[in-house]
Parts: sequence; structure tokens; C-alpha cells
Amino acid sequence: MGKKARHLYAIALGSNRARSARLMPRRMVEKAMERLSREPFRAVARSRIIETAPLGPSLRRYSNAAMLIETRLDPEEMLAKLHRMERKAGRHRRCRAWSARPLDLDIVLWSGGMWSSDELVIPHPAFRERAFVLKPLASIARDWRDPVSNLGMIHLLARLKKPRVSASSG
Ligand code: A4P
Ligand code: MG
Repeated sequence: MGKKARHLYAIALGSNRARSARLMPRRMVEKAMERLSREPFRAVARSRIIETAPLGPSLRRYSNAAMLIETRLDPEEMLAKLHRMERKAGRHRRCRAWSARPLDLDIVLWSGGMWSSDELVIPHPAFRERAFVLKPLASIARDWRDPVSNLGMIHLLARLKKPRVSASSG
């Protein structure tokens, strides 16, 4: 029968804990980018790696980046692969949310539009509020539109930078 279809994914990468003295966060992200460029993946675009201030209780700065990846893996298979990579990088799933982690790999968007299961929601529910995701992503996928808001990455990023009148301070 026919081969499985090719899909395009936008992946956000982050790290804020050194695995060892030789594997600092930036290097962790670099290594993950290298892995995401080999079978069963094809790297379509890689952003620069940027240093960002932590959002949340962690005190360590993050290294963040984004990639566009082509693969025949479907979203659940993709998530399983990313989890395996996180584990290999020394991440323990039971550690509490928001804690420092050697590697965090999130699926932000995919070419199939929206996806929702118990395990996985695409677009990633929080990405519109996160400059550390939007900034690198806008640099490699400026014309990709969020299927929920119908806004492009540049627009989402600009909206985030604009001061808003709202109840929440910050
Ligand atoms: N999951 C659902 N949808 C998705 C998706 N689209 N992509 C599920 C990936 N995973 C998805 O993930 C928990 C579960 O979410 C997964 O098992 C999957 O089934 P997780 O990575 O363990 O945790 P989380 O939901 O990502 O929450 P966590 O770890 O509390 O924090 P976040 O939201 O990932 O944020 N500051 C800076 N500057 N840079 C950062 O990269 N990252 C975080 C972590 C906090 N502050 C940061 C940064
Ligand atoms: Mg995550």
C-alpha cells in the first residue's frame, strides 16, 4: 500500500539544567537539534539558540530554540519519540511541573491543523503567551498561521509585546 504521508511539525526546544559540566543547556539544545535532523526526521529549518529569562519558579536561565521538521510519524508517534529523547537527556517524568529540566520538547504546530487527545493537544495550548517559543518560531515560520486564532507567528509575537489593559499585572 501507499507510504505514510509526510507531515511538518514546529517543535519548541528548551533546557535550563546542565546534565553535566560538559553538557550545558545550550549544548543540550544543540544535541537535540542534531538528533531531530536525522532519520526518521528531516530538518527543514532551525532557529538560533537564544538565552531567555525563566518563566515560573525556576531561577536558571533557559536556552530555547525552534525547529521545523518533516517526518512520516503521526502526532502520537512524534510525541513518543520526543519523550524518549527527553528521558535519554536525563529528564525524569515524575519531577514536578516547571522544575529545572535538561530537555523539554514540545509540539507547537503541525501541518494537519488541530489535534486533541488525552495525551496531546496541538497547537500547544500555552504557546501564544510565550515569547521564548514565539521568537525563535517567528524567525523560521513567519507565514505559518495558528489554526485556532488564525494569526501568523509575527502577529502573535507582536501582540505579546504590546502592553495590554487587563486585570492581571505583570
Ligand atoms: N502534552 C500535551 N500537548 C503537548 C504538546 N503539544 N507537546 C502533554 C508536548 N507535550 C504535550 O509535558 C506534560 C505532558 O503534556 C506530556 O507528557 C504530554 O503528554 P511536560 O513537558 O512534562 O510538562 P509541560 O506540560 O510542558 O509543563 P511544565 O513542564 O510544567 O512546563 P512547560 O509548560 O513545558 O514550561 N521559561 C523559559 N524562559 N523557557 C522555557 O523553555 N519552559 C518552562 C516549562 C517554564 N519556563 C520556561 C520554559
Ligand atoms: Mg513539555
